[in-house]
Amino acid sequence: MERTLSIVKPDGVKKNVIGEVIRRFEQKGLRVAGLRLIQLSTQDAKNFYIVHKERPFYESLTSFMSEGPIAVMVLEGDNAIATVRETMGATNFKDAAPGTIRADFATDIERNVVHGSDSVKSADYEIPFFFSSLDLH
Ligand code: 3AN
Repeated sequence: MERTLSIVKPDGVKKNVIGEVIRRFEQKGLRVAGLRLIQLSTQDAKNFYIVHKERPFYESLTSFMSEGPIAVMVLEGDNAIATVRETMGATNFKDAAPGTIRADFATDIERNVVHGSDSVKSADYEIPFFFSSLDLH
């Protein structure tokens, strides 16, 4: 059993696909253990994406991630991290496999609808960033 953090990003919330994203994760056998709708400040987004601070897209990414509400969730199940990554598709929607969330809904490499922890180490940073143990069920 593994836990991972996923986010429906501001573009996904605007496209009204929160339910569709969750449905796809549930169909893969994952369970929602925690769920919140929140809006990050730019500083919150910078702290969340601190691993990318040297990347050229850091300012733009953190500005985008704080432009509107996001749906943040913890998903639980066997191989949850890999399952979420497969369901999301590649970072660049142009490379994303058919039927993945990004292939179906993303229109831009940055505004790519969904986030998922890329490793156990990332999940261990990202889950407590948003959820206390009392929020997880
Ligand atoms: P992923 O979300 O697939 O793990 P990362 O961790 O490499 O991808 O990048 C984090 C986020 O940064 C991506 N989801 C995307 O929003 C943005 N991003 C990644 N690469 C680029 C890029 N070349 N140009 C603009 N934004 C990018």
